[in-house]
Amino acid sequence: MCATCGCGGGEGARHEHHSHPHAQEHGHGPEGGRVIDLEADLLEANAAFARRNRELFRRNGVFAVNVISSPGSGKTTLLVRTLEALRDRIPMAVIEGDQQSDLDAERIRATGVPALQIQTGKSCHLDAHAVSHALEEMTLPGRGILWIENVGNLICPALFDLGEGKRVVILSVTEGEDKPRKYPEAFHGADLLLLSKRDLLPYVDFSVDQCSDFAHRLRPGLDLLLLSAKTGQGMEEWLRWVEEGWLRAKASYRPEEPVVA
Ligand SMILES: Nc1nc2c(ncn2[C@@H]2O[C@H](COP(=O)(O)OP(=O)(O)OP(=O)(O)O)[C@@H](O)[C@H]2O)c(=O)[nH]1
Ligand SMILES: [Mg+2]
Repeated sequence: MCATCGCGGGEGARHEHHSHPHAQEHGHGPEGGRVIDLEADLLEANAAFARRNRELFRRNGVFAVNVISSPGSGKTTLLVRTLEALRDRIPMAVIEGDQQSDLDAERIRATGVPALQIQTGKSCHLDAHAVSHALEEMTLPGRGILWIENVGNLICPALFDLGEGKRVVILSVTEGEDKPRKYPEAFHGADLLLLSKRDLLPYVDFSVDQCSDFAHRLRPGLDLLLLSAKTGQGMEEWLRWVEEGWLRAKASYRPEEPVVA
C-alpha cells in the first residue's frame, strides 16, 4: 500500500490517475473544457509528488537526472557508457521507464549498477507518482546519481516533472534538426541538449548549427553537447557536465533537516 496516496504501490503507473492527461489530442476524450480541467488536475497532482521527490533528493544529496528522447536515440547506450565510466567513484542507480519489457534494466544491471524497471503499460511517460513508488522499492544512491530513463517519446515526458535536478533531452543526428521546432516542450524544459550518434553525421543531412539555433530560440543559453556513445567522441565533455551536477547536488546532503515538501 502506498504511504502517500493509499493506492496499491509498485503498480502505480498503471493506475487511473496515471492515465494519459491529454485525451482530447488523441481523440478519445469528452468535451474540450472537461479534458483541459482533467489535465490541469493531473499536472497539479504530479507537481505535488515531484516536490516530494525533489526534497528527498535534496536531503540525500542525490543528483537526479531525467533523460528524455524519442525511441532509439541512444539513451540506454549512453547510460551504459556513463555508468561504466563513473561506477568506481560515484554511487549510482537507474530507474528505467518503458511501456513494456525489462530489456533496458537488464542492460543496465549488466554494468553492475542496480536498476529498477517501471513498465508504464498504456501510459506514454513516467510521472512523479510512479517514480515515488520506485524510490520506495530501491536503495537511493545517497550523495550519488539517480538516472531516470524516461519512456521513448518526445512529447508526453516533457510535461511531467519527476522532481529531477536536471533534465537532459537527447536528439540523435538521424532524426533531423527540425525537431526543436516540432516538439518544443521537450527542448524548452531541458537543461542540456545532447546531440547523439555523432559518428553518423557524415552520412546524414543534419545541420548542428540550425538545430542549435532552433533550440536556443526556445531556450536561450541551453547547454548543447555533440557526442557519440559508440566512438566515445564528446564523452569527456558529457562526463564533466555530469560531475559538475553531481558535486553541486552532493553538497546539499542534509539528512538531519526536517522534510519541507
Ligand atoms: N552509430 C551509433 N549508434 C548508436 C549510438 N548510440 C546508440 N546507438 C544505437 O542506437 C540504437 C538504439 O539505442 P538505445 O540506447 O537502445 O536507444 P534508447 O533511446 O535507449 O531506446 P528506447 O529505450 O527504446 O527509447 C541501438 O542500435 C544502439 O546501438 C551512437 O553513438 N552511434
Ligand atoms: Mg532505452
